[in-house]
Amino acid sequence: MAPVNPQPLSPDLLRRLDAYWRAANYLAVGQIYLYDNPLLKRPLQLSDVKHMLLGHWGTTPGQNFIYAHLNRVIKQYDLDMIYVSGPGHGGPALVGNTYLEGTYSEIYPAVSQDEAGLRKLFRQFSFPGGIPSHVSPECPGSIHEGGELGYSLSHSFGAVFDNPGLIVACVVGDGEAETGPLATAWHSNKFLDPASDGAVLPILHLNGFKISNPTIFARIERDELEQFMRGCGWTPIFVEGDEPMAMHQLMAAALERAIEDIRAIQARARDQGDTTRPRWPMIVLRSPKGWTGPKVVDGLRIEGSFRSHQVPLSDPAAHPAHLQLLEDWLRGYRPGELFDDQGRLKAELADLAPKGGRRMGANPHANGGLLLQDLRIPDFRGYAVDVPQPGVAGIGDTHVLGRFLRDVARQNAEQHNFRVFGPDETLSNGLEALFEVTPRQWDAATAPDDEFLAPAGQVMETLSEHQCEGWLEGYLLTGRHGLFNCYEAFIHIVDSMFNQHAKWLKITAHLPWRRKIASLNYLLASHVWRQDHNGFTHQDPGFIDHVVNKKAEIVRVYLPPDANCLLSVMDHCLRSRHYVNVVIAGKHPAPQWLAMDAAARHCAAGIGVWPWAGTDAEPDVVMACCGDVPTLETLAAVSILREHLPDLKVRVVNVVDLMKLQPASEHPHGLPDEDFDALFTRDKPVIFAFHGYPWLIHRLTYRRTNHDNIHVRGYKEEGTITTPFDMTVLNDLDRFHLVMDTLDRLPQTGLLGARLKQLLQDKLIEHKQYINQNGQDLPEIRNWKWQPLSPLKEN
Ligand SMILES: Cc1ncc(C[n+]2csc(CCOP(=O)(O)OP(=O)(O)O)c2C)c(N)n1
Repeated sequence: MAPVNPQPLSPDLLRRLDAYWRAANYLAVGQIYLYDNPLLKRPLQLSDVKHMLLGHWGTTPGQNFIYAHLNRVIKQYDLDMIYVSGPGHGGPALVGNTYLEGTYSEIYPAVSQDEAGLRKLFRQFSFPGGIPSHVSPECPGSIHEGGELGYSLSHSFGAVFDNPGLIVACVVGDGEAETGPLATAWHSNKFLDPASDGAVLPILHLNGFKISNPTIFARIERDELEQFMRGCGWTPIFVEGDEPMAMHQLMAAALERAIEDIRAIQARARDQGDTTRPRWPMIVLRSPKGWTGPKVVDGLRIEGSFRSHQVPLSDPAAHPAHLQLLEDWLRGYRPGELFDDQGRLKAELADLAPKGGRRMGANPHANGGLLLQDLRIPDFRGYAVDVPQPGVAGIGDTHVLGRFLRDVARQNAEQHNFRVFGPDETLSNGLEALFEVTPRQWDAATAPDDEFLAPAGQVMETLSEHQCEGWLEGYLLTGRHGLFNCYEAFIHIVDSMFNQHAKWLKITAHLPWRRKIASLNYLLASHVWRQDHNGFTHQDPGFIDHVVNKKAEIVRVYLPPDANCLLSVMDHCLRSRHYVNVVIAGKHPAPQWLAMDAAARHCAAGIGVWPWAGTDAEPDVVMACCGDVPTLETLAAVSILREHLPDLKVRVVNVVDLMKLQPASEHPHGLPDEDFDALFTRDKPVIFAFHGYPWLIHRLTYRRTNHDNIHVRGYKEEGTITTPFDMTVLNDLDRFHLVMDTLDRLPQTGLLGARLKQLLQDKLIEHKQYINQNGQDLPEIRNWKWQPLSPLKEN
């Protein structure tokens, strides 16, 4: 390790750097408090102060300190660096710094670099019609709002995968560090390849407090904290104190140490092929919360205490003394030394910021759509399953998809812009073909018996859904493509992360300077109906219910009934932009229904009648299905009806794109009412077999003409380890129940119908007895095959 100068800052640079920090702090206080008088050209009056004082001061001066020092090393080492703010409630820091470096005014010219612009900058913050208080999408340079704490490190790692030139400086709040996702994210360093990935520099912002509590890391011994970080594979560098000038020298030296170490690690891996896992540097910045703010207010300590978390002087109108304190606080930064008469940052300070795209607010990695290149995608038709007639046996739909994904991975290996993420389930979800072309990236030790592990690869697996999600989001936000494959039940673990990403997409879709990014694609295999090994704990189709709460312009949900449909859907998802696509598919051998051309047409429409499965006439009943298992049970039910009630006219409607069910006014995919009525009729019974919880179908269709006649079967929380067919029986989704449901709604079936119902009730008893004795389904269930009506009908 080359030694670094412990006092790297010359007196002049030290003075200017400190002034830059004061300028950022001044801007932060101005944003939180000031309505007018931005340069304090006259004594502060109550009318200069906003009525509602909103925002978070406590974290902000520390983040301003970090930002100013990062600017210095970016310039010194010509770094390609972005900033991720874990405690993103420190929005004033990032807004202020991107203003100081000039990017803010370039994107928002009205917020100009003069007095009028300063007034706007201050007024807009946390103000109706203005900007949010966090590092929101509106803030240049942000890929991480940080409103919901915990994801900063995972996002940062996602950003540097396949970005060998990039360093992400990731500020981790010491409170944030108590969250589960962040606690696990320290281990991301075991998945980082120093040769082909970039680097993350975590900066633990140890300001000691959360909202009203101390933090764990601040209240364990220093040695214990150091051992913790070392135990997680990091080399901590401590910067501790509260005296600004000393702290500037310490921070400058720490950053030089960290950058030199990162460069040395990368050089060893890149030039010498050294693959030993490095102990990457990280910084622990122990500084007072609310640093440089009021020390004591009304007899209570503020600086260095949890009381500085939000707005230290919360009501100057009611406490005239607070107005004076506020003025003293603002003037303490000596704005006259920082800004000229016009309100521009003085040139000797502006000169400290990096230039052009090296400014962290202007770095294109933080506006990933700018860098996004289309994926090379092979023609999905080339992976088609041959379906000469409906009902041919399939090997398991995701296994077919795996071959397609394998070739997507292969064709984009050179572009380094496609990865598949999952919590240890790529194999068990049926995507084994991927390992023909890429290993799993794993930078910890390996043993001879391991499979598919290598220092670099396009598959990322760690048993933390939070990491998979966070990594993928970071990867997408910086302009690449990917897929998250997960057990359906456990994707709920990231419900909240999905929420945040969907919110991000919603806002950025309407910011013209933000370019669209690739969609977040979920492949949920190992779904509720086929948890043969695991049972009840693994059965939960509720993620879809959660997803459809989000803005219709952002979310899409697909339930392809067979492999060819799955191929078509996934091709579409990988090409799409700025959506969250949820695709639910099976991995077990299952019948195939549509030949490729028909599948592509069906998926393009998203919903449609399967004429080959029903009767070619005005129906007596509509049998609708959505999901692979419900489709199978529906077709089996139709064949029972066909055999026993040959005069009954049945229409089969299959739904791939769930959003088709919503009215067109609610979702861009929604069917117009006339089209919905044409499929589902205005007055005939509809027996709807659904993959998920039944009430979702009611929720989506409640405004449709025929809603009162829609009877939905789906998962109703009955589960255990049992046979695949019994799972459907437990939830009344099986073919026998579907037929009985139909008969109940068709009194005209009379005696024939009554007899059939009796027969089916007996069948259900026989089924129970058989499985309890034999541990498998009845032969007639296991061996059931769709018998085509007429081979000539198009499928
Ligand atoms: C997941 C989550 N839980 C709770 C909160 C509410 N919250 C906002 S700030 C905060 C304390 C954060 O402390 P820290 O990360 O240390 O940030 P700092 O002290 O720098 O403000 C909490 C609990 C949140 N934003 N996200």
